[in-house]
Amino acid sequence: MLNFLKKITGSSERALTSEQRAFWDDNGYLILPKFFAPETIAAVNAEVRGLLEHRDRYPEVTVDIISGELSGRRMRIADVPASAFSGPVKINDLFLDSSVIRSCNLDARLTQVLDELLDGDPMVCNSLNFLYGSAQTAHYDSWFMPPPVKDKMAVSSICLDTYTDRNGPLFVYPGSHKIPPYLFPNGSIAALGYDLAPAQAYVAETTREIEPVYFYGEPGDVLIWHSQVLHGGAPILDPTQTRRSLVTHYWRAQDVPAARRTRLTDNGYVLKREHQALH
Ligand SMILES: O=C(O)CCC(=O)C(=O)O
Repeated sequence: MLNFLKKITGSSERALTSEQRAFWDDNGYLILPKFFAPETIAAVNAEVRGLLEHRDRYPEVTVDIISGELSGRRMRIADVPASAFSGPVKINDLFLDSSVIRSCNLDARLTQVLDELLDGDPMVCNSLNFLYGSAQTAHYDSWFMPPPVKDKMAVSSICLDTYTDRNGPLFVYPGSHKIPPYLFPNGSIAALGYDLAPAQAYVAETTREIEPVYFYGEPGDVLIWHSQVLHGGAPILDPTQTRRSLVTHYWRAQDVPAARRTRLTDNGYVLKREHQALH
């Protein structure tokens, strides 16, 4: 309601302070400490635990396996060997099946913040639940899921565990969103199956002077990054330590046709889509 009133009255009440906005503009990321209550985090962790205990109830959910002999595979959750869940995996798009996950993705305060950062209503286009660190090398998300309008994508990582040097914390390269993006051979910022090596060489060259910032978040903290911010997951030093997180990519609702989105809250939308195809 507040958001709706803000829109029609043009009220100057903002979700972000001018310092937060200036930090975002300069650095391309923002940390919101203690954003979610412990009960909300406990509910998300219980939801994921329940999913893992009853995988057959979620026949469409897919999992990307990040390490071990099945590394690189995307499988239906019920087909994944149980042992794979003791290592890095990405559980894709629980927002399609779980109201607990959706209510975090579209939390009213969070969507208000995203609305201000994106300059328009946010729309969930995917969600990823990690159980351990992602161990992903530095990358730009726009390589893999470019937004319909350049720069109009933001990504939230909700901490569901304490992030330490041991469990492969998330890192970001401050200000890297200001670097002109690498263009793949077809002139696009999207990798579209092209060899990533030249893009990675460009990244190494253009970020040589930037020190990455490691995010040592606590459960309930949120880190939001800009679609053009270089980031990744540090190597996992202790493979027994979980680093659970809920990562969500948002485009702007206004950038996709009305038929492709569903409005679920005052200013929060989800993209109408199916679960990922297997590969
Ligand atoms: O949390 C992490 O380790 C990074 C996740 C990430 O890079 C992504 O989802 O794009």
